[in-house]
This record gives sequence, structure tokens and C-alpha cells, in this order.
Amino acid sequence: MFSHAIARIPGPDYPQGLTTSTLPAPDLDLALAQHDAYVRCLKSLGLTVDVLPPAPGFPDACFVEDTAVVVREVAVVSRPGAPSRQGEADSMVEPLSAHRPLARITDPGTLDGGDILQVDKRFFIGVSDRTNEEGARQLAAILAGHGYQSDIIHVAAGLHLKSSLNYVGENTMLVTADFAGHPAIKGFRQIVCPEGEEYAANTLLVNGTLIMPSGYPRTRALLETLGLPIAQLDTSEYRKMDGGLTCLSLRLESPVS
Ligand code: CIR
Repeated sequence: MFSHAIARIPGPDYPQGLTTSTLPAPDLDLALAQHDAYVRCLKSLGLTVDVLPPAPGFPDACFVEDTAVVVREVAVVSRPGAPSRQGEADSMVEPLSAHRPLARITDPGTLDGGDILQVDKRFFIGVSDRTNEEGARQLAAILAGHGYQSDIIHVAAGLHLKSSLNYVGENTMLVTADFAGHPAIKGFRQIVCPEGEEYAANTLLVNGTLIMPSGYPRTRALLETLGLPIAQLDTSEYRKMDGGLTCLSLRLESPVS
């Protein structure tokens, strides 16, 4: 169960962030309204949410998931792979140290939290354009010290591992077609996002409820077979910047006492 989350409000420079999308630039007011709805949704699921102010000079800083990997025992502050985002990690030291002892990914390692998927005591670590082998190794070693097992997966398409692969409960992975049948997820049931709905692979399981982006009815119908409650949120202004539901928060379980 998650008890806390950390999120960060997008700043006025949000539309100047990194993106590969050909969609129009995001509308900041709408992005703020969508962020507010996201935070309210997490609160409705029982989480206390630390909402950090914008980080001037870091237009992608609202994608706070990329700055850390948090387990019950430790928060690992990342070293984001995009040079324009590396300074975001320092700004997370204080907010995270209120919740956990800290560890850090260090040079030459790079790592974005969007490449890290946790399923109980097991981690899937994506090596992508943002997370390098060294960063993956450093994280796996830190996590192994706390009893977590890691599989390293190469991410060939999409920005991050979790753009294509997410755990949706009931021993099931929601995947894009390129991850269907991947050996690393053998033993899990798989739901494959229908063609044209790949963005919906970034669905977030919080305390037994699936939070999915609105506008993906065929994926929703497949997820309904799991029998879990489903909340839908409009993330249109985050999609324009290659972001989605997982990236907008760090979710924290109760710490080890
Ligand atoms: C970036 O390119 O870094 C941001 N515009 C989007 C980051 C999305 N983060 C995530 O999926 N975890």
C-alpha cells in the first residue's frame, strides 16, 4: 500500500521541456488543471501528497518519477540521462530525505525512474536512451542490498521502459505489442494494448485502483476483465511532452521502521 506521494507542479517554462511528440505545444493552464486532478485522485486513494513548487530552469521537473527510485528501505536519487534534467536530482534530496535514508546513482551512471518497474520484491530495469548499463548496475546493486532482485531489459522503442510495460495487478502486465511475450515477463499474464492505444500502456496501479489515461476505450475494456476499480484522468497536456501518469509522481510505501 502506498501512503505518500511526491509530485511537482509544472512551471511557466513547462512547454520548453524535452519532447519527441509532433503534437502542438501544451497549454499550461490545462496542464495545471490536469495536475490538480491527478493529485486529487491520489489523495482520494488514501495518499498524503507532498506537492512541490515548480523548479525554475527545469521545464521537465514535473516528471518527478524520473528523479528517484524509492523502496521501503531507501530512496535512490537518480542521475537523469538527459543533460538538461540532471540538476533536477539535487532538488529532490531535501524532499526525499524527509521520508527515507538516501543513496545516489553516480557518474558515469545515468538512470531515469521511468525505466524502473517494481513488482513486490522484483525490479525490471530498462536500459534505454536515458538509463545506461552502469546506472542499471548501480541501482541493481543498491536494491540487492535490501533483498530486491533485478532483471535488466533493453528498451528498443519508446522513451522509457514504463512507456511500454506496467504492472496492473492480478499477476498481469499491461504491455505494448513489442513487449508481448518478452522473456523477462514470463510467468505474468499479459494484456497487450491494441494498435493505436500504445500510450495507455502507461497505466498506474495505486492501492488496488487502476489509474488510466482517458480516451483509450479498447484498452479500458481489456483492463476491466481484471475486476479492479478504474479511474480515468485526462493527461493530454503531458502526452504532448512524452509524459504520462506514472511520471507525475513518486509513490511511497510506509517506510521500514
Ligand atoms: C522527458 O523527455 O524527459 C520528459 N519530457 C518526459 C519524461 C516522462 N517521464 C516518464 O515517463 N517517467
